[in-house]
Amino acid sequence: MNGVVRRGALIVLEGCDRCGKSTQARKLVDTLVAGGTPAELWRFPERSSSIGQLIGSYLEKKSEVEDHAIHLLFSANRWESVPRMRKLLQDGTTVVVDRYAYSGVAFTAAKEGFDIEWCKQPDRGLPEPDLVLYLTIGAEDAAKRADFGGERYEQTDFQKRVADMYGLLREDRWETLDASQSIKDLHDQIAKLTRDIITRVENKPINKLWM
Ligand code: NYM
Ligand code: MG
Repeated sequence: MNGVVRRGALIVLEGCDRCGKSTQARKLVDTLVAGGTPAELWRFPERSSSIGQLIGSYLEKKSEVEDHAIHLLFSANRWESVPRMRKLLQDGTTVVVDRYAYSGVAFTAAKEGFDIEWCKQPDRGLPEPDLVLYLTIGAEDAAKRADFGGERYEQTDFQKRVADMYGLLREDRWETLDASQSIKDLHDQIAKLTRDIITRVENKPINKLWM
């Protein structure tokens, strides 16, 4: 014991609506914690803050917000969590996040009149994920899963455009995983990738996204 704290990893799950991200994120944290690795489950949007409540009301179609403005609110909702996220990571906790800046870009860029570079700008400098697990599922399959269609954006044609945008965002740290396989098989794959990354980054600094 030399008193050096190994930092935790920042693991992000991304994908279209109803691809199983939330289930996998929860299972991943449960497995990590059960194995003695400190881990916390996060999600964006984080709907409980004041900004998060504005976002929640927009997603539930209870209010209208101009497209650029809502994009900036989604980003602000991440930035307001950064101090807490950095502290957790530095103290050795692995943070598993259900959606991050990639959702921000993919969902806004899927709208008319937005380009990817504009969309990325507000999130530049966020803590950079160590691993992005991109879950893919056909839009028609996703639509068959429970609850689809309740919130804004949950329409098959829009989700297809979102998937195209995700395709343009792919980076070296991405792992693309087939979400139509069984929950357990997918979980096993995710848990292995995550354990490898945790050891690989424990002595590395936390970089800044897209900088
Ligand atoms: N979403 C999520 C965005 O449009 N921009 C963002 O920055 C984020 C994080 O919100 N359809 C969209 C994607 C989802 C919706 O997410 C709510 P969830 O995971 O269903 O709570
Ligand atoms: Mg949703």
